[in-house]
Amino acid sequence: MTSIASYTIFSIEGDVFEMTRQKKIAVINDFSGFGRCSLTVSIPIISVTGIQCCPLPTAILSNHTGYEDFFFDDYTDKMQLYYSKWEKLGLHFDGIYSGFLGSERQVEIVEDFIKRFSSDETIVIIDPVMGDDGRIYATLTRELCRRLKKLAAKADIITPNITETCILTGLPYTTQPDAKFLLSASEKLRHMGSRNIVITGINQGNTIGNFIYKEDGTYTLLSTPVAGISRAGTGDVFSSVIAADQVNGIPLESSVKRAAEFVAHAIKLSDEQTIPTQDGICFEKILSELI
Ligand code: PXL
Repeated sequence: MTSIASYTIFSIEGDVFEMTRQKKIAVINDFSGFGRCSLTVSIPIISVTGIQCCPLPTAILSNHTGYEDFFFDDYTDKMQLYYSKWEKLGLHFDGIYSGFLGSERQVEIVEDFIKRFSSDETIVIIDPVMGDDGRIYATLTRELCRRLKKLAAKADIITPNITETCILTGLPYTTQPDAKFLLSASEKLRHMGSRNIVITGINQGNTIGNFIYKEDGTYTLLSTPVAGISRAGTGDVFSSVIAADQVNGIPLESSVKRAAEFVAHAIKLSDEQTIPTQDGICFEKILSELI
């Protein structure tokens, strides 16, 4: 479990040196300057695990859309110009992680990015951000939904919540999914192509469940006591931990447990400090728990 990959180079004299190369994850998501979500959580979380986080912004916002007002600058037309320079630098990534995508064009760009910057060893983590609490986000058209399904099918790991699981599989939304629902949904998602599935944020009364279904057909439901009220950006924190841990070679079950406990601890701290829920979770002081 390390974020340093070893590789061998040859000097011009023919001597062989063992060198180390720091692992890198490209994160494709928006940059929201306030509200602790998307890139502003992925950058510190991935960095603290020893991996270099390389952001590819989809949009720049003053603050996330959960606030009444925000500045929004779409970055779609600039994304390919931006990563063409990465291509010139010969970059390749150990992990590629994408979050909220606002248009069909952005899905196409992520697909193109994966083709250009991955190898057989690259782990692709797709968080199919489409909705929450049984409601579909307003930006999600029928065609965008179809494209996101196709993208999720190409992932090594997907991290949908229950709402997103229902959108992806066509199963009817339920607030308290049982084991039969989780298994049948996961089998559908696996059949569609996603290799490993983590269904997140399952409401179980006093606990929150995360259901892991792996490519070998084994599955586990991990439960964590409810730590406090639900807050913005927790999905991004959770998926960032999973992305970093998978690139660091941590088993999926241990990683989901780490992510859930980290989120729960940060929610507790945020409630204690009476941080407004839209400001997200204050994880800064406990980042070292992820080292
Ligand atoms: O995943 C949370 C998130 C990310 N990015 C933007 C958002 C939100 C939640 O509202 O508005 C722009």
